[in-house]
Amino acid sequence: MRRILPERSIRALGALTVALTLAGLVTAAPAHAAAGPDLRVTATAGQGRWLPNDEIPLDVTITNVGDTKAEGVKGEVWMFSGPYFAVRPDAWGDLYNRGAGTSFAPGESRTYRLRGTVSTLAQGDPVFRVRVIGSAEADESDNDPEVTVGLVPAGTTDRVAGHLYGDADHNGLPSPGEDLAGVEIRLRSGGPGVIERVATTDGSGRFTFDAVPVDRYYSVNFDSFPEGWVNPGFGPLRVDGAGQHTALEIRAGRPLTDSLQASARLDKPSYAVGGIATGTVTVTNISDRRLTGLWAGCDPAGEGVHLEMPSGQWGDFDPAKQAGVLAPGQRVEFKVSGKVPHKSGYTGRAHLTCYIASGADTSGPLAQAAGKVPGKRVDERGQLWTDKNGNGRPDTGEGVPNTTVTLVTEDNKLVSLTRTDATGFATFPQVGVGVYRLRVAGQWRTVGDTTAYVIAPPYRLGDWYQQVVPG
Ligand SMILES: [Ca+2]
Ligand SMILES: [Ca+2]
Ligand SMILES: [Ca+2]
Repeated sequence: MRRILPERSIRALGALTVALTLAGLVTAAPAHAAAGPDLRVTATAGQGRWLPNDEIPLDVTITNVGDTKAEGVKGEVWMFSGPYFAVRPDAWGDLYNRGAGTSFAPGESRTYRLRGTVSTLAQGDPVFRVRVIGSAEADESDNDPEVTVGLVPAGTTDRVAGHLYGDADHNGLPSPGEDLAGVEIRLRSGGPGVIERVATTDGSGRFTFDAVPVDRYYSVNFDSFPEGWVNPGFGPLRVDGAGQHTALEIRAGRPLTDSLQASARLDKPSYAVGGIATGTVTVTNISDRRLTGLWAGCDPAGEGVHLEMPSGQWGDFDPAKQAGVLAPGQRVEFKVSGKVPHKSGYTGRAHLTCYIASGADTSGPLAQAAGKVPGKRVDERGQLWTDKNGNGRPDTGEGVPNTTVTLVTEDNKLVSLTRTDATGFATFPQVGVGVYRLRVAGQWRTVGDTTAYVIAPPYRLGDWYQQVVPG
């Protein structure tokens, strides 16, 4: 990338040298205005404890001290030593060296905030020149200032330490008796070359990680969090050798289910697809403190079988507001309506499912209710099997033949009855979609969950398999 000075510039430089020599100022910085466009460039890297992948700011100020407009002005970075200082191409803006370049009128000055990154600390500090130049530059001597970016020295380590407490009295501070002992804390760096450290809190809830290698991103996870507390989900932490994480206070709270109860019911036992269902959701503060920031989040799983509820039915408990308040012992009731979704016609069920949360704390109770959506009928086929070889799954020859199987409602009313064939398979013909239970007659006893979800195609999951053991 060597450039040859145009003849006009050499002449200009020669005249300048003569002028300065006459004035006795040959070693001083020239404060002149050369004939033609003459950009003067300064560059300053931001100070900081820079780590690999940090976006390091680099301010480049460009002033046209010449008497002519500078055109086709572009910038680039020339490396001298250390790791490559990568400037994102789009950070250059109109200075991008594969674009058309920009222009500066005489006297015009602009500052560009570039951002660069390095990928390693192992090669010392990056040293480079930022070169900004246009066509017909009168004096190139002040167009490429040298910059050194100060990185955190390779091999730097840091201490990460703190205290973990369970805020039983809800005052947001560690109080006597709130130390959480024996909790495993896992620090994990970003990649590449992931560093992982594990520590356990001592009898007073304290933990220490010594000599942690610097990294801009350590996740903090608690593996063996004690029963009854909400995992606090702390971090991530930047560890850069400044010792800023040596007195962490990590608060764990009780789950909201300790303080709130919620329930839901629907106005009818069954609905048609597209019909409107109205639910009543009741939320009660069963604690002895005022609860704030409350809200209700419905259809949490997005499975398409939950009532489609227009927003604006929850007042202060609206998810967009999160401003619900309940005094100790206070109960609030919401009437909410929603449309029975299309998919409910295939599953036989419409659900109202809402969790109650407080701000970012989603450990509250679920309010759930379901209504029937009768309609489609399907042949419901499956197999009764017994695990002869003990491998936990049905194999050839493990079907239970010639046995009566019944399908009953959740309140135990007979819906359908069938008999298994020689391979243990049986079909309940033309059963209405919905949720049922399987029962087995005779000398067999069912194992595990006997719930049968009768779902119409295309959502049908496949045949049912019911394990039994000799009763
Ligand atoms: Ca210049
Ligand atoms: Ca406390
Ligand atoms: Ca088996």
